[in-house]
Amino acid sequence: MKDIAKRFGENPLLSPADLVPSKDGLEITCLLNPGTFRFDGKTWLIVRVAERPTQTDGIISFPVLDEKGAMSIVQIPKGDPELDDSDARVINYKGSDYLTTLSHLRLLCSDNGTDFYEPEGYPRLNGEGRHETFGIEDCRVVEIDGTFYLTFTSVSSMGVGVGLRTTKDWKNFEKHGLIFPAHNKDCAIFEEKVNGKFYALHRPSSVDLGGNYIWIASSPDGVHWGQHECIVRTRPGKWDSKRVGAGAAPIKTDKGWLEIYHGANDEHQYCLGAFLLDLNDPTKVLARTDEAIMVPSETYELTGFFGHVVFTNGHIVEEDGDTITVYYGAADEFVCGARLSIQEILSRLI
Ligand code: MAN
Repeated sequence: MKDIAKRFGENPLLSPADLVPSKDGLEITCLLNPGTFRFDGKTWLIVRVAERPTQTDGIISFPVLDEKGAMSIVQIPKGDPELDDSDARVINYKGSDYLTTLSHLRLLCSDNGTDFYEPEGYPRLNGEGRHETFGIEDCRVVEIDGTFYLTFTSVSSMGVGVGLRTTKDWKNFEKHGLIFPAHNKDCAIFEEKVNGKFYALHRPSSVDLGGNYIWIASSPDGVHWGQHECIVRTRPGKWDSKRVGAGAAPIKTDKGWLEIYHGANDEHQYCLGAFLLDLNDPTKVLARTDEAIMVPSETYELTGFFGHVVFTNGHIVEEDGDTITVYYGAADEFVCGARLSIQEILSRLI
């Protein structure tokens, strides 16, 4: 497969050791999947910080929140016949699912798009309430008419859904609860309204009939969504055979809305591809890349908390109008950067 991403020489841009854990007794296990936006003349990342206690022999331990936000640590003996820990990310114990880390979101900013630091005076975003007791993850950010819309994965024992918070200044946030209930994730709101309506890509999952497909919905206000249509499915035998999910907001081009998405195969290899939606009716898919445009290949993409993963939910379209700087999670552990050309991606669509 030909990969057309030009990775930053500085990769990984951020590793777990670069930030301080949120609490004594926790370590940052993964720093991944940043949403991206421009604000105050700077490039910002809202990064997923996944934490757990330092692991000791024979025990799996991880934090959970209660509905009021208080943290406690769950401990499960390894080797217990009622434990299924075959996936590093999510385990099942005595019939219940848990995440092995608890994620919150943190703001970082940069003057050059490469060196990021945590600025003072901006809050961390934590899971709040009964739908976020296992944390919040993988935030997409879009600015519409001066308001930033944050769509992220809200996780609890009830399942995985999409939460929405809005802000104008990144210091005060309004909570809008779950906009897509479980099971749903990978929600990217379009950066402008189409024919007066908000549009969003989202990814409900159905295990018994259907699959992990990308859907589109519209909304009068960005909070209440309907008119759902399934637009992009997995493709048997290809790099996106098992699951597909939207990246960040689609990019407006003269050919249509260009969406970079992730696809995983049965071996849990996560690659990036693209598809194109009609400018006036985004429920119409005009074209899709046959092959992946980015494939995990560097050591930091192959080896980490969960290897063979490149996953993006944030990008910046640069001033030349062609270069996209993609920020992405590598091996579910590091934050990296790469550049792609819009024209080159368009030329790969069939
Ligand atoms: C999957 C992975 C994990 C994530 C959970 C919940 O298992 O993407 O990284 O924590 O879903 O969203």
